[in-house]
Amino acid sequence: MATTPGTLITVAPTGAELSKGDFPQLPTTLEELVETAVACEAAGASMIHLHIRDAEHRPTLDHGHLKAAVDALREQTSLVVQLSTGGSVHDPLEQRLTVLDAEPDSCSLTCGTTNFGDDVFLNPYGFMSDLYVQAQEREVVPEFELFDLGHVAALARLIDAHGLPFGGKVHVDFVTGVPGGMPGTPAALVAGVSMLPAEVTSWSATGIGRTHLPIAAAALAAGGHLRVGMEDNVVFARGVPVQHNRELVERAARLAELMQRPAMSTGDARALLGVKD
Ligand code: KMH
Ligand code: ZN
Repeated sequence: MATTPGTLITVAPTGAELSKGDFPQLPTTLEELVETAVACEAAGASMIHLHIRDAEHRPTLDHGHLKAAVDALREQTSLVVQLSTGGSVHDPLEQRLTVLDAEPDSCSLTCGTTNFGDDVFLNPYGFMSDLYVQAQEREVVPEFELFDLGHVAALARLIDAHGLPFGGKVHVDFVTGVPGGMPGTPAALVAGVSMLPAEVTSWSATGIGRTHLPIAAAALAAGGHLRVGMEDNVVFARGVPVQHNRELVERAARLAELMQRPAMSTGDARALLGVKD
């Protein structure tokens, strides 16, 4: 894997799990998403991982909502725009495939089924395979989400079966600390990194909840990139809630700077990921 001087910081501002009622500061409207994206880009983010909400602030995969968000973010920022194909645990597989119709730069592609708290996040091999091929055909760059060590093996199987993704790069993101997935510990992260197939060109990591900060530090120390955001963590420090996603990006950028791998530009992120200019 080539070494990169800078750090890719991805912001995942919303997710599908938290409710606006419980977290009024969660960006759920198009206006809030655009404001968040602009602020996070200024703070050092170069990619945004998006889940979209409807007028009632509920997760939606409605094409109009997705397309409006992709278009608005392209217009107002130069961030790499990644749409979630994971959606919520309640979204049907067929509908999750239609996310590609909104023509994002990138899409998430989770490499296996995982227990997800009391729910199951379903990703059968046939679904992953269809999504992989459709992303290739539509020139969308997947980010492979690895919630567990078995997902690393499934990624290798996908690459063997279908060749490289569009753009020729393979970027993965370890999502650690989900109850039911790999723990958010440096040991688990390093185990995952050590298993990555040779085709992988870059990796990032995030930790859910209280594992957010230690996993960011571990990822930087191990040469990885960062994902932060309210999708993964809403507590900035003990007793201090996150008020705005920008705070998490700012802290990630400070950490990266301290580690002498400052936040990379959106142009460098596009080159790293193989995303179209
Ligand atoms: N909301 C989770 C069930 C993704 O975005 O691809 C799945 C998830 C992963 O967040
Ligand atoms: Zn997500």
